[in-house]
Amino acid sequence: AEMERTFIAIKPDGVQRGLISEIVSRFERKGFKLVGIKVVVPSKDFAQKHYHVLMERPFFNGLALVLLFAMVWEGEGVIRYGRKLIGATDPQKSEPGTIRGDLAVVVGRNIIHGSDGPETAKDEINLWFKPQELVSYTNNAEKWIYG
Ligand code: DAT
Ligand code: MG
Repeated sequence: AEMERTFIAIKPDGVQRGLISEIVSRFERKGFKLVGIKVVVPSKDFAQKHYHVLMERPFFNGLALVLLFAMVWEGEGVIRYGRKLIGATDPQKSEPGTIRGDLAVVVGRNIIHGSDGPETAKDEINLWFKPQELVSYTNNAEKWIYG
């Protein structure tokens, strides 16, 4: 299997609404592997690094990542498929069955972040996690997930 890793974070609205276990379980049940996890209360400067590409957008100052449940998930196709599990940026347009489609209503409170490609995945994992915070282990279900 061609394993890759992606950065997934439950944003303050998702944490405050008690949706951590609901969201973790969707990635877990799919068959992806959790290789890093922590709760972070970042400084404003640090949090703004995460969304630096959106600096010029009018809503940039409203992106308050004051509390994050940060995770790294590993698996075949996890970057692209993670985005599918999450759903469209605007929950009004997210399909039912997706995390945002099922659990959020407006774009400013869309509860979860996921890396949008291999490059951003690498950058975001390096921004939020130190190498020693990521683990390697054998999941005994792997042969039943991948064959
Ligand atoms: P995504 O989170 O789906 O990758 P993005 O990277 O374009 O979307 O934007 C990052 C976050 O910024 C998004 O999750 C919510 C917020 N955002 C995006 N577009 C917005 C808009 N038009 N109005 C308000 N917030 C917006
Ligand atoms: Mg994005």
